[in-house]
Amino acid sequence: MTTKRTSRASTQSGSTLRPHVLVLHGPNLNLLGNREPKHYGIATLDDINRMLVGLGEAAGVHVETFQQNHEGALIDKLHEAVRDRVDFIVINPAAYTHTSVALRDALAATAIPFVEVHLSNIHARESFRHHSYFSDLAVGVVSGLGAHGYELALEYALRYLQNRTPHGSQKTEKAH
Ligand code: CA2
Repeated sequence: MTTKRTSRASTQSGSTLRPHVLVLHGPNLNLLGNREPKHYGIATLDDINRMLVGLGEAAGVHVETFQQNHEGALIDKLHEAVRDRVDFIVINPAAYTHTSVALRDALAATAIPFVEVHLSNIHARESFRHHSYFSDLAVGVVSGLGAHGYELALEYALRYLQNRTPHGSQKTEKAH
């Protein structure tokens, strides 16, 4: 038997009838604002999360944020995202971007649309950062715009959710 994910607007996490966006932050991003401002800016992770939750509240969307340094914990959170009926994911996989087939597989298995975000421009850095295990699965990628990149990704998610039909498809196709 095959099952199909359809559009849902309720979750088990206190956001009944509100769309649910999950923002996932990978390893070491808890250090933001304290070190390496040249690459990652001066905003702390709390600053970024507060800004995203506020944007979500203004739009009537439940924005949940989650940071973990452990690959397995991020994978478990993705499994829970299916159970929680998350509608859209914004993810900065951090160093796992370049290493983790396991996290890629977990994200693919959710079948939840996502935008990949990087604070720094990964293509202007060391060559080992140029490859991402996520970009070909993502709806889009934002890289190099600092904390503003998260805001843009969430704005896109909000628009995507607004343009959703009751069956979960998009009313208008995205530009290629
Ligand atoms: O630019 C990004 O957002 C990255 O995903 C950040 C990762 C890096 O491995 C990716 O290549 C690009 C690293 C996150 C580490 O964050 C720190 C923040 C402050 C101090 C030290 C590390």
